[in-house]
Amino acid sequence: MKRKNVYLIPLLAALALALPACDRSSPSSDTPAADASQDRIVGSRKGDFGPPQGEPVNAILTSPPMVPPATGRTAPAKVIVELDVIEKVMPISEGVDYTFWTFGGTVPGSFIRVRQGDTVEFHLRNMPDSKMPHNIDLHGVTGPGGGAASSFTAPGHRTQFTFKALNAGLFVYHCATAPVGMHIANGMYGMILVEPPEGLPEVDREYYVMQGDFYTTGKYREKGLQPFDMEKAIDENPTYVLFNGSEGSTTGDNSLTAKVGETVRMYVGNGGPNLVSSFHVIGEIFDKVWYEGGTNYQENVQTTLIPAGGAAMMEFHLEVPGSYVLVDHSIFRAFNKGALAILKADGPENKAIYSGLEVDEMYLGDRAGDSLGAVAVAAKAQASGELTVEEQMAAGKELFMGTCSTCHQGNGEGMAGVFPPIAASDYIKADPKSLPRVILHGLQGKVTVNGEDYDSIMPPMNQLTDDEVANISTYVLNSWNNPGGKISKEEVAEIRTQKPANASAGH
Ligand code: HEC
Ligand SMILES: [Cu+2]
Repeated sequence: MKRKNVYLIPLLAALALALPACDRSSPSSDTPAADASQDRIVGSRKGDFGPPQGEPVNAILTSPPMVPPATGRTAPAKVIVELDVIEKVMPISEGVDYTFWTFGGTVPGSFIRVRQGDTVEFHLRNMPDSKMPHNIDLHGVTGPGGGAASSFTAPGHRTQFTFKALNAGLFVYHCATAPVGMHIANGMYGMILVEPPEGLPEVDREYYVMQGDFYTTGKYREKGLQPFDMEKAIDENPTYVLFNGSEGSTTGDNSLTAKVGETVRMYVGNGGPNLVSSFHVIGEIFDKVWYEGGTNYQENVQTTLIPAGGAAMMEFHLEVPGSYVLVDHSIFRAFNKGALAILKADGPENKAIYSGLEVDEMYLGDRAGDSLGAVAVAAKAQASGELTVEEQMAAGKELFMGTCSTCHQGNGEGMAGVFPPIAASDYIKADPKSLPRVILHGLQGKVTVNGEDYDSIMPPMNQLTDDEVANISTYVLNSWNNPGGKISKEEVAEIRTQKPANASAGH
């Protein structure tokens, strides 16, 4: 059958059912509707504009969060992409290292931008110091394996294959070498944008963000070099869920930036390997979302679903200044596994649109401070056994602001009748070891602090690591007229094993 208006098919089927006895000789391509219009042709059938024209072009690749400039081409070209596979140790969180396997040295890998109809000559090089063979499966390739079958590359080798980018869209690429899940979990994914022939509308800024889930043998934020945990990966129980490969990749000084009045387009992908993302920007509404990275857009969207191995493009216009927080709205991932990034918008307030209170403390937790650098310094010093009270306090302060200040306030004074003070607290003075105990096991039942009674519940915070609890305790002990002193991580480890009678089960 020749090209046919797609809407005609269900209509014909309905007619056939309604008139079973009538003449069923199907209308042929001489039906006027069959020739309707060229723009009904979509996808790969539309995307072949013939052989490449002009000199070959070298693709500009960018590291996240940057996006290469628009191709600006109006005819199909031959585009050469050179991508290197690099295995390297990088921080996954402050003071926590991980051996990532990367496309181009970053997680996610380099962003590739071509135009529909381009012929892409893909060169994959695996560095000589790699331990593993790798390959690449690009979801924008039409052909078995998406390139994987032609790109298996041993350490120190290079491979080459060519494909025509027949379909426009935003596509994930990833390594597909066995065990595939492990290669993806180690960071082997990125994105290729195939622009439609007319290009995409111009915007003020474009950013590249990709979510991924990570599995380490140690707990969340447990310091040191953390190996991959295959069992957690199979159980789909990630230790970290991250944007752009590390906690802090896109917060503090690394935040995305924009100005009030600008339109921002984000290319957001999900490498997985396991989780589906409920992608949301706190304080913004997506004016447009090209869901699933495809051709159509939805408007006025709060949260968009991005499957593992999928992507979406979204645009929003910035009306008021402040910090906009990118999260996976499966929200424990944001606040307890790291799935949080920030876009900072500068510019004049507009009180008619928003009254102007900052979101920082509420939503950023221990990311409200510009970095957790002090925590990392403390972790290193602790590892080498030379941690001073000052270093413990610096690290503890950042963590306190993120973990305790919501209730006990930034100055430790608490809230009358609700949260007891931990500034000049006679409860702490009577027993400084009560600090790590209360942090780890929580507290419930009646307590009297500085002459006032409280009968409430503090939830246990045993997700904190031993050195985090030691540092918070030491910070509190040496602040606000508390008695001073030092709590070590060994003491914390000991206290962790002893559950007191007034422990709480949380809320
Ligand atoms: C969700 C609110 C909340 C958070 C967060 C919280 N606390 Fe508490 N905290 C309480 C409440 C409520 C009590 C009193 C419990 C009771 O009435 O039995 C309390 C009691 C205490 C006490 C004993 C009484 C006193 O005032 O000296 C200490 C010490 C303490 N908290 C320290 C901390 C530290 C350190 C952190 C951060 C790791 C923290 N808390 C986080 C709510 C909280
Ligand atoms: Cu690989």
